[in-house]
Amino acid sequence: MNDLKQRIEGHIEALSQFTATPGQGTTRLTYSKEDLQAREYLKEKMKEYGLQVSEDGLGNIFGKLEGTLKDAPSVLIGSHFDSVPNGGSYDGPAGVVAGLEVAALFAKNKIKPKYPLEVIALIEEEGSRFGGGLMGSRGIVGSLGEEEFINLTDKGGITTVEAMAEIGLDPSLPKKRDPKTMKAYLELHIEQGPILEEKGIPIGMVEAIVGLAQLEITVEGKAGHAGTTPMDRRSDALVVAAKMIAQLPEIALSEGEGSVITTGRLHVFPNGANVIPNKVVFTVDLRSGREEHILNMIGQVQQLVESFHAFGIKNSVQQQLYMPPKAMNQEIIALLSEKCSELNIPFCSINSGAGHDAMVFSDVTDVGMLFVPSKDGLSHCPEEWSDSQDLANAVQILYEAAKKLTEA
Ligand code: HGY
Ligand code: MN
Ligand code: MN
Ligand code: MN
Repeated sequence: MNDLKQRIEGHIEALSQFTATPGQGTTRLTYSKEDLQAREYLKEKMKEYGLQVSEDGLGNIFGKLEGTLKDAPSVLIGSHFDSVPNGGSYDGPAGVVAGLEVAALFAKNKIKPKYPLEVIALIEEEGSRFGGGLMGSRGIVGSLGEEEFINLTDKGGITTVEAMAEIGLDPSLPKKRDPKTMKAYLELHIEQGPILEEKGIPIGMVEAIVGLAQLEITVEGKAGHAGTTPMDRRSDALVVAAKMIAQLPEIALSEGEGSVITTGRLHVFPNGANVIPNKVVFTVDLRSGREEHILNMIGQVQQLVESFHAFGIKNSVQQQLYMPPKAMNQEIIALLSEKCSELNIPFCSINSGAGHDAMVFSDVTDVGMLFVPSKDGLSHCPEEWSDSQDLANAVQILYEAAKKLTEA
């Protein structure tokens, strides 16, 4: 097991070097130089572990161990390898590395499966560059259409297609994958919360993943001179946006049942200290374990925005992502639980407050998800850390489950 722990630590350490903000966490935006570095590393390891490497028209990476059955559907194991700005080293890569090391155990034990095993490294789960998120998995299942994909641009106006070309990817390759080619999808992820650590339990068996929506609000006012424009003649977009944002927490609190709402990104235009802002664009990320709360909160945010159609202020709401809550597959949960028990690794049921690619794949195949504890419950920050012993436990569980799933 030590050897496995060391390999896991080596992968996480290596991948953490591929960041645009060295010393200030992991910033690895999709189709960036850092993406390319991580991509080369992952493809290299897939080849080393005897996998056939391919990339699709979105830049998702696949490492396939062929099965003995012809044209049989694959058991996929993986996660995403992009990050939030100044994020941690484990959110995403922990799951990709787990897939790699399950494949390494297949190779080491000379297992020739009936059904293929595929390690998958997904792009743009966070949505940090092109907005929304879950882009790699949504492209594979077809809920992100070709039109929508090629028209996505980053904040600098660069399109997905242009950005892909910059790192030598081919957007004309197939994107949507026939669901009949997928037998199951397993994902290991860090919990990103405090529950497992507080309970002292090394494995979380994910039952369900929270539903979420991401909105982008644009508030338009009128630019003006900060010194010469009287207070009663201003259409100050930032003052209006600030009043809107200040009212958001109450929307989640009044929905209750763990509903949450967050404004994580805000851009002010023209962003000059002595200029009255004429435009503000900010995000609203809202989540709940129950779909009706999400729909209620979207409605209330829209009403709030409309209520500010005051003097000279124009506002709009764009929905960038919508995912209802998703339950994991009970048979997969039973299989993963059985393997935990056989390996004497304690586990408990847990729901995910974070969104994951597993929720997208749950529409087209059987999906299961494991969590490992996050130190101090921290994630989406440089302090994010998980114990490689916990990760190694999870690899063992996934390996035993993958052996079963690729045999029958
Ligand atoms: O935002 C999320 O829940 C995930 O980290 N993309
Ligand atoms: Mn993640
Ligand atoms: Mn994340
Ligand atoms: Mn996720």
